[in-house]
Amino acid sequence: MKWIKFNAKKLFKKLSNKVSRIKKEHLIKEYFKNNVLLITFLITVVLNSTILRFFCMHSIENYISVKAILADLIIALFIGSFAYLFKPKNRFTYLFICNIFLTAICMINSVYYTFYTSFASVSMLSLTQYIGDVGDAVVENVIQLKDLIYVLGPLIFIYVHIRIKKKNYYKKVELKAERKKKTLKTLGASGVLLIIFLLTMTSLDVSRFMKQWNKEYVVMRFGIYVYQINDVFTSIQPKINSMFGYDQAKKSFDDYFAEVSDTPQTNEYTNIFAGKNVILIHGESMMTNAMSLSFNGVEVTPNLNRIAREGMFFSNFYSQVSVGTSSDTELTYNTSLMPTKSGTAFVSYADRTFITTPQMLKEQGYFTYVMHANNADFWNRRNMYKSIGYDKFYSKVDFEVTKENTIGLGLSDKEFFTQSIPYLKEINEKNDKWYGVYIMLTNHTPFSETEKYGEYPVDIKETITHENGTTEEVVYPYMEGTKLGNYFKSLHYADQALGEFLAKLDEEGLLEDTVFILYGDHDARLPRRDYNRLYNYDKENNDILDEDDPNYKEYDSYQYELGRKVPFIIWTKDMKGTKLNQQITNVMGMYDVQPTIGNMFGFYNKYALGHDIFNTKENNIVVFPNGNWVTNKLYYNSQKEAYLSLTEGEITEEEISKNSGYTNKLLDVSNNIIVFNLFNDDNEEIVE
Ligand code: GP9
Ligand code: MN
Repeated sequence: MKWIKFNAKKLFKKLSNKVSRIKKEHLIKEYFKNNVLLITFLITVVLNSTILRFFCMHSIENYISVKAILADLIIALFIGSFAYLFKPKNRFTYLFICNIFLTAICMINSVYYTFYTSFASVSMLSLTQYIGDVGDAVVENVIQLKDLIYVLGPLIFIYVHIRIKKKNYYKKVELKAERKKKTLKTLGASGVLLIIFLLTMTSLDVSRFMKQWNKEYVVMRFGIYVYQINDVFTSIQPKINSMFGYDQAKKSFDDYFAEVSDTPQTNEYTNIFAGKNVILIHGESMMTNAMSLSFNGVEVTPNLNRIAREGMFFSNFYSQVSVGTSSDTELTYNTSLMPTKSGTAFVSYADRTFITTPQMLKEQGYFTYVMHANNADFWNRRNMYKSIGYDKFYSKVDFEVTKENTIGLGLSDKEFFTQSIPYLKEINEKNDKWYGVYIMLTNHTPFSETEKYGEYPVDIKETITHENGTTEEVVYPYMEGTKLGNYFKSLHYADQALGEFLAKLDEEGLLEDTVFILYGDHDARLPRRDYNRLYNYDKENNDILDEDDPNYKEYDSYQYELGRKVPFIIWTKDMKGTKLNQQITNVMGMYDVQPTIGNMFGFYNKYALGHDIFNTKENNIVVFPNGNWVTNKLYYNSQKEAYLSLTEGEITEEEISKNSGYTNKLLDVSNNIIVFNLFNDDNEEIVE
């Protein structure tokens, strides 16, 4: 005790001596002068990371997050300290290379965030080829001026380098021992900051850092550089995980399905469509909220609306995608599993065994095919479609694609459907029963080729009658020129393509014994401010109504998230007016489709994670890959740890924690099934 006291006293004396020496000898000023290169490096690196948060997070406490700045500084100091191992004249090269590398991290994440509203992952590196394929669309939609701002960092660095070079900064001679000492001191400084950082970490920080799925939180608290380093480890983790931990995964899988019946629960829809042909439409970026809109008396989606009116329309339906967007929806639709926690199932786990809708229909004697007039390797479909079990994949090479019939990413939807008819006629002649999937393409972001979509004004036209009896037409721009407005034009085109396709199928007699199913694959990622304009347009001022205006309807982040609903419709030519012609308003997710239509067509997958909506009814729950979930009663945002009540009923904490527990368990089991290949044929207990 005495010893500690003595040492503390000594230490304090030493420290206070040092502080007064620093004061007296202007050591700080001196340090800055002698280490101007390192300091510029630190400032530019921290600045770039802060700018990135500024563009992605839109809230002052996020981009001026002290913790993130501290974390960025620790990384920059750590990397920067090794510069002192080099002779002064070589330090610039080392720090400049590091600066470029760290700048690239910020830039890539900035571009990536605009595209996916998420931060980049090295596990997605194998996907860059698909992003590249989108070509102009991505460049036009994604690379914006703001993404180039990060270049300022290296430019400032070069500028400082030139200036100090002129002042003979690099001419100084430093002995090896002195360089080593400087390195160790700088490393020590980063170590001290690291200790301070670790001491201020909360248990929530630790847990989110380990799980990494809440990327925004990790970037907000740890900065982009720590996030990216952590991401490298979490990305290789699935590979390592699939080597270790199988027993634990298998056990939790067995527990999860122990109570699930080996035979399906029947209801009034059991086998109603058994043996019927199927046309399934993958409606690119189709959103439910657009279905209720009209401009100048013309509906945005008259054909969708017609089949929704005449068929079975699931109006409270969500896709459950993660970064794999289209491919995630295809996974969930076909397998009733959720997207993987890291990477995408289509790319990283295409070799796994799945229990899929096409496979189960094939067992019933169906010919199963898929048509998509894009590159077969996009989203690794060429390989993944083998695992899904399609008999044939008609891709870009099977269609005549010219400059004239191309819109956006590829062959226009109208042309795609037209060219697909002869194939279907042949399939119909050769096969007793068939199941065909049509993946649409035109209604894909950035919705910029408006001149090719055809006339569909999204303005407001009004005829005014003057006192003298003369009339005048007034036009208010409304949604013209906005991204959302362009989306409506593009969607109107896609809807027309669908209408023409239905008419052609009917003409060829191909609708007689056919069930037409359609889903929207995911939302169109449109800006919230455009919705604000849509719902709060002040035509007199061609602006958004003032928030104090009594007619102002707030479109907050909850409404935006819940507004991501996509349509799901089952329609047959003769459904109108029958008991099947109804709107189902219970909340439902893409993972509920396989069990729901499975019951109608007479197939069953015990290991589906979703449920037949006609069994769960109002008690259904839709979980999202990020841990959020929604029921008829409430929507829970796990990242904000906040909820929105959707009914009058009382919400209990018990209910929230029960549903959150269910969500986490389901996501774990789903991930384990894919990562550990738990449906593998070798595993006899699982697959009969
Ligand atoms: C590409 C298309 C688009 O072939 O399916 O995929 P998305 O960008 O929507 O994931
Ligand atoms: Mn898509």
